[in-house]
Amino acid sequence: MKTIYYPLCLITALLVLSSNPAIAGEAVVLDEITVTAARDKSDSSNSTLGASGVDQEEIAAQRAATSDSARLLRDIPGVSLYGAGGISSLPVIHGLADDRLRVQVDGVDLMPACPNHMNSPLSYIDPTKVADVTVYSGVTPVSVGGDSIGGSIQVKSAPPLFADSKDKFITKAQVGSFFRSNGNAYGYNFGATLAGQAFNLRYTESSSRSDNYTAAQGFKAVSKGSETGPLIPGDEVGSSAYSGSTNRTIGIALKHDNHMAQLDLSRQTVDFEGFPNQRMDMTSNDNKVLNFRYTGQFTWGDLEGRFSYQDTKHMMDMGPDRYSYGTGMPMDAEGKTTNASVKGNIFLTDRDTLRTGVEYQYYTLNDWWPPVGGTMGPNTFWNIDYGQREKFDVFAEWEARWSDLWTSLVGFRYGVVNTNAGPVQGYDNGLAGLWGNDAAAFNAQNRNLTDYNLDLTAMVKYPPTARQTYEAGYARKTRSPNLYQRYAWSTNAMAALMNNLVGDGNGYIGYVDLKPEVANTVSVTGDWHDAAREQWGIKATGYYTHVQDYIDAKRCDFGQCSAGNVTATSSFVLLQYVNQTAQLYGVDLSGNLLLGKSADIGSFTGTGVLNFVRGDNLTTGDNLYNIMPLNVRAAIVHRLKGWTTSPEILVVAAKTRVSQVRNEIQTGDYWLMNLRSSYEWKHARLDFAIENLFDRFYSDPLGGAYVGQGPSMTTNGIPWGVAVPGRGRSFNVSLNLFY
Ligand SMILES: [Cu+2]
Repeated sequence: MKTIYYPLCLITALLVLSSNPAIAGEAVVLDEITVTAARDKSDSSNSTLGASGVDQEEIAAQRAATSDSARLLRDIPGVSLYGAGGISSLPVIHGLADDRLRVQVDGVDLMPACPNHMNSPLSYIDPTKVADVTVYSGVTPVSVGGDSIGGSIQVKSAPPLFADSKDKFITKAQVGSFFRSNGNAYGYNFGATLAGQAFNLRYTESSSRSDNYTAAQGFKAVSKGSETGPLIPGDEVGSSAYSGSTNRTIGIALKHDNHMAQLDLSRQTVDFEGFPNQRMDMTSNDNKVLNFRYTGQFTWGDLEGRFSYQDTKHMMDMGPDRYSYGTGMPMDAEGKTTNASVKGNIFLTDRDTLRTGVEYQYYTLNDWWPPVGGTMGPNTFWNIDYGQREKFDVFAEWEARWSDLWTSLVGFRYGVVNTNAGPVQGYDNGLAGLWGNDAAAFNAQNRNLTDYNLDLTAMVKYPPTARQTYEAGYARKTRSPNLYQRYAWSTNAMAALMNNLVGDGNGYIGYVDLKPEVANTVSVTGDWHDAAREQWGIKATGYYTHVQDYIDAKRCDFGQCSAGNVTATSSFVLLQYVNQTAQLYGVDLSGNLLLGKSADIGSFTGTGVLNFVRGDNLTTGDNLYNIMPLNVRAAIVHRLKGWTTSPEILVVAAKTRVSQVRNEIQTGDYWLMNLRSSYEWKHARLDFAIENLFDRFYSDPLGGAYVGQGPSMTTNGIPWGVAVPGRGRSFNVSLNLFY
């Protein structure tokens, strides 16, 4: 019944709306709520150099297609996505993913608390709340980087609005809903704002859910997922459903003259999220964030102070599509993160700006697996016992506008990162071969490690004429290992399989003495366009990154790992993290061309993006894992009055350069078409889309290995060699009303 109920609701709302001539007939004016505020000048982290954004139309259109905020980034040149759960894709910039990037949501460095990074930072903001996306994909200014070797991603909700005089009040409200046919996904969002000249009160809430999605054709045998459950059809992607994903935020902001204080309390709860490329599912996530921010504008510049606290309770187990062996396998994690920072934007002269700041982060993690009996009892298995990662950074950067033409930026960042973890135990240390020996070996090691990390950036921007701009830069960037890379300790196959950050189906074992990764990147960008940027534009970026101590993996050949594990070429394997040397390089191309424009037929614009990237392990000669093959996305956008319509084609080459050490799966080439259309009224927006119009079958090159059903607790109980397929055709509709 629910399947029918939701689309009916949407359609009824639409009919009511369109029968109201006062609303339906009005000229199209983008409502303030949907329009991003001008770049917030008080945010000292913003730099003119190296940034690209997602335009508002694109954010609005993507909201209809996804409940996964990372997918809002998909059109940015150089960006691709690791597949994960339905709301948890991991962004990749120029081949570097996950915590190799600095990802901030509303200015907070949110931390995952999970041996699979299921609760990634962008899973904590719903796309309906995203108002602004900024990506630093090339060389990143030190003010927005740190503890990362790739780019930076800043996702923000709308800034608070204030009335422009004492006796005025602003009230705003919005409500929206969506339905997507593939997976029967639906959800809602609403928000309300009350603001005066000195205060702003806001509440927002959103929720979404989806069944398993289906591929365009069968890709595996029809079989039972769990021991006693129903057969799962050959085209259904097991463990891809999610439910009860709800985000709530209450915020208050106070403003006096040039000072603003803002406090947001938010909570995300998820009842269930399946992971087709992991060996267990998320059965609960409860994330609470307190985010306080002060900004002030002074004659000498801007000042920003921030404090945030994040508490995450995360639970995993075998979902309904997997064998439970009668006991399941509960795994719990709790992370707590404190972030504090002070930053200044100091206008030294008309020419020179100095950005400087200090940042502090203290993250603790407990990851424990309650006993279930047999050899997995009688005690709790401690995967990470009181893991700690404490970080202190200081940075300064100087931006100078030498003339209308030349801008330069140089900066340094110095960071101290300390990690530690307490002694561990297995389910039963008395079973020495299974648990006791590994635990004893780990507990005998010094686990208290301190890294001293230095980042440097130098960039220059030169627009010789109004029709071209060139940017070039160099950066040295450093990232210390995360707690799982250093402290996951068990060589037991079942335990190692549960520690996997990349969705390749393999098991991972940490290495305590891992060193920080140090990347040296050069990047050059050329941007050619007509003077008004209305007719045409082409942008090209070339980059090369050399990574010293890149954290890759080697086959496990000790502890419980077998000799066969070292030589296997077509099965899942156990791996240990290791520092090696790597390089990544590539080119991004993007362009747009106004094809035609008239008052009667509207405007037609062609857009295109091409991404090429390679990643090599220079120590072993292997390819790096999950490197997106050559891909092109092209669209024609038609705009006429309130209508925007866009057919889009995506062409992706086969992935044949694969990581041999991981037995990474090759994927074939494919093309897809999507069709999108939207109509905007003053107080409403309707989106309609057909994704994968021709219902083409494909395997997402970065979707990982399919281990979403059956006996996923055993290394090769599930057939190796099946990639997680992409979504078959889906009809999507969403409606948003603004007041
Ligand atoms: Cu998890």
